[in-house]
Amino acid sequence: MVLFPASPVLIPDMSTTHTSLETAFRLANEQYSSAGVDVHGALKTLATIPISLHCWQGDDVGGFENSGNAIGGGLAVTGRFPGKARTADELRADIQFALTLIPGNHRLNLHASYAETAGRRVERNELVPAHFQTWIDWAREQELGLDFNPTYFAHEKAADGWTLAHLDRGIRQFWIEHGIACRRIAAAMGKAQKSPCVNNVWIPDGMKDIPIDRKGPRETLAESLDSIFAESLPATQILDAVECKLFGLGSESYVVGSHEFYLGYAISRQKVLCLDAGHFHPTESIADKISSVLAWVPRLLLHVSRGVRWDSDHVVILTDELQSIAQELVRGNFLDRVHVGLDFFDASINRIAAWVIGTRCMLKALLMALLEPISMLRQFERDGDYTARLSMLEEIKTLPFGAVWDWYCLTSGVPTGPAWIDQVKQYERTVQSRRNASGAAIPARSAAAAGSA
Ligand code: RNT
Ligand code: ZN
Repeated sequence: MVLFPASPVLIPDMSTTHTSLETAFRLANEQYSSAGVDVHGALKTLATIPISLHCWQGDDVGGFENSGNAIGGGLAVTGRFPGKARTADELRADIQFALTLIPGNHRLNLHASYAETAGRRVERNELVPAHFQTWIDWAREQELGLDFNPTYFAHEKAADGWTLAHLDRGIRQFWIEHGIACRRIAAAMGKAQKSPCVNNVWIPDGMKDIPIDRKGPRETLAESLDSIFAESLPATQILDAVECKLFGLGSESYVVGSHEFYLGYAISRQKVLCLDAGHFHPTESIADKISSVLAWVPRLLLHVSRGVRWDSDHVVILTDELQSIAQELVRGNFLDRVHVGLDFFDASINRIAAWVIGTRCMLKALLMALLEPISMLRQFERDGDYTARLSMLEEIKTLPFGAVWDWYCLTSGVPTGPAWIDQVKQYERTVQSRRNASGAAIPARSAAAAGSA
C-alpha cells in the first residue's frame, strides 16, 4: 500500500541568494514608486492583517469527541491522504509547523468539537472555557489570537440535519444552550488574549426537496438566535457573527439561514455578518457584496474559500475572485472592519500544504491589492477616463509583484518561492508518516519503505 505518494520529481531548487532577492526588490520598488505606490507602506500594512486559519483543515473536520457520529450537516471531506492529525497535540504541532511557512502573525479558528475533555464525554451544552484551556495557553505562547465556532453538526441531535430551527423544542433548546455555552467560551478566549474572539454561528438546517413552509423555520431560527444572544457580553471579548448559505449537500432546495435571512438579522441586531465565498450561486462573487453590506452591518467576517461546482470548500488559490475580494478590502478601506478567515478542507493533498497554499495565496492577494497605484486609478475614474482606468488595471498585472512578495517572505523569516514544499515533504517523512488511521505509530522502517514505493 502506498502510504505517501513518492515525489517522482524533486522540487527544483529555485532558491536565490539574499543579494539577488534584494536587487530584485530594489528594482521592483523603483518601478512601483514611479507609479506612486508606497511599497514599504504596503508591506507594513500587510504585516498587520491577521488571517484566521481554520483548525479543521488539519483533521478533516474531525474534532476530538470521538463519538463516532458522521460529520453530517451537508459537509463532506473527500480524499485519503495519510498522516492527518489524530490528537489535539498533533494538530497543534501541525499548525505550529504550517505557521513557520507563512509570513506574518495570524489567528486560529477553533470549533467547539475540538474541546479537550480528558477522555470524558461532555455534552455540547455543558462545554466550558476549561475544556479549551490547553488551546488558550498554547495560543498565548504562540502569540496567536483565537476565534471560535459552536459546532452544529457531527452529533446525534443534528443527525436529521436540523438544529436551531428544529421542530422539537427539546432538541432546539439543547442547541440554544450550546450556542450560549460557546459564547461564554469565546468571551473567555477574548479576555485571555486581550483581543475579541469572533464567534461564528453556522447551522446546517434545510431541506433536500421543495418545502411547503419556508416561513416557520425562519421564525424559529430568529427566536433561537435571539435566545443565544440574549446575554450581553463585552465587545472587547467577543464579536458575534452569523453565516449564511445558499445550499448544501442534502439541503439543495432550502436553507433556513439564507443570505437574505442573515443579512436582515445582522442589520437588525447589529451582528457581524459572515460571508463564505462558497455559499452563493456558483458564478456569484462575494467581492461586490462587501461594500454593500458594510453600509449596514458594523463588521464582516469572511470565510475565504473556493467553490468548485457543488463543493464550496476547495483550497484557496490565487484566482481572480480572490484578488477582487482583496481589492475591495483595500480600495474600500475596510481592513479594520473585516475579519479574514479561511474555510476549506481537502484530504486529498497534504493537509499542512493546504493551509500553507491557502494562507499564502490570501496574503499574496492582499499584497497585490495594497500595491495598486490607487490614487492614480481613482483620479482616472473621477475624470471619467475609463480608458486609462482599464488600461492601467491591465498594465499593473505585470508589475514585479513576485519580487516584493519574496522580499516580504525573506524579511519575515519564512521560505521564499517554492522552498516551503520541501519542508512540508520533510515533515511528512519525519512526522506525519509515523501516524496511521488507527492511531498506532507506524514503525519508521515500513513508513519509509512505503514512502518510496
Ligand atoms: C459550512 C460552513 C461552515 C463550516 C465550518 C466547519 O458550509 O461554511 O463555516 O465550513 O463551520
Ligand atoms: Zn464557512
